[in-house]
Amino acid sequence: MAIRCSVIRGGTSKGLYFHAGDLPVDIPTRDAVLLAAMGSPDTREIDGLGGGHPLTSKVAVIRPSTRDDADVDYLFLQVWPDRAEVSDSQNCGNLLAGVGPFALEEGLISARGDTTPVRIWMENTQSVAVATVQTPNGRVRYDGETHIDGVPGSHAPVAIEFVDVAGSTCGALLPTGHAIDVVEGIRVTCIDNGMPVVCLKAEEVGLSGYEEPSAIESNRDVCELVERIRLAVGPMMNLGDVTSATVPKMCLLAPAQHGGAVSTRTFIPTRVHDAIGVFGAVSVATACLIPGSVAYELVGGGGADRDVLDIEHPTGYFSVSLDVNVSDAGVEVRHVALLRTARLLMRGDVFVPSAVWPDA
Ligand code: NQM
Repeated sequence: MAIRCSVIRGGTSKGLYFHAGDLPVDIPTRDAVLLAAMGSPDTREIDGLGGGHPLTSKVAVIRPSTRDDADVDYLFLQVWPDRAEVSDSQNCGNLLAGVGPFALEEGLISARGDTTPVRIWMENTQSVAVATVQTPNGRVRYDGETHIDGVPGSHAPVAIEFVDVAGSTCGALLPTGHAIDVVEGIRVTCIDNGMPVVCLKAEEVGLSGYEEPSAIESNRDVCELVERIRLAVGPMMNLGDVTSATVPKMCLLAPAQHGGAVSTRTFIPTRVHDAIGVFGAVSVATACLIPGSVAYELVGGGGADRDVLDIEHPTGYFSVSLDVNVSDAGVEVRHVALLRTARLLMRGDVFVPSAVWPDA
């Protein structure tokens, strides 16, 4: 059977964008449809549209919002390439960049001028983002001069602001109540500013932190240690048993090499990211500003003077604009902003075997 969808690159990820009304309401059936559409489980996803990597096996489900403070609702679903699972345990700030263009292209909202601010209710984290899309002459513009590291060329910017994402998954910015915890003998900072992330120093697990992602993935001892820490911190971060969850992300930190705030290598959570996720970067940038955190130690406290923190990653920088107030009363995140780009790649129907959705 044929299901209408668009393929959009959002930031440094790529995914299938569906209207919620075009998918099964029953969640096991919806997940079976999405697995079939992607071609999962199969590490190559050869019999579907997935790219065989978590960053290219993603789904956005969009509907008009019934909320007063949003235009559309966005549900992010991670389709695991190599196992028959679909997870809603995290948000995705990269696919978020394609939500405004999709909503405009599909007539869910109308352009309002040269730029159109789209208010997006992010269902996974129950919070609002405002994405400003270029819409000269009432049409979405994709070409432009903005380059983001991890994507070739330059494109029209999608400016994104977050209203209130601190603690949106774990209940608190510092879910364990501390800037540092010790797990498996390693000092970690557990933080959630839109994404549950565990920051740790690469040198404490025997790495420089500047290795290529493939070299880290092939280091069994490091991968096993990082996974043991992840499983141990899950309950401490109010996430419970995270064996099958895509969070928390595990971020190995090292001193910046190219003038940024800090260098990163991020497990998402089994593969190592070629860059860094959006909310992942926001959470790491926030950790850089919190005295006592492992990130603050590496930045040398100098992050507090910066309005924009450049988070170094394997293919460049991710720049996060942050306004964070740290006082005796705690840490208050006042404002988060960043730039992404997005591009509509294809619009059409994806075909899945009829047996997968017998009631359609
Ligand atoms: O952190 C990868 C990505 C992501 C998620 C991941 C993301 C985010 O690069 O907001 O964007 O960490 O799973 O798309």
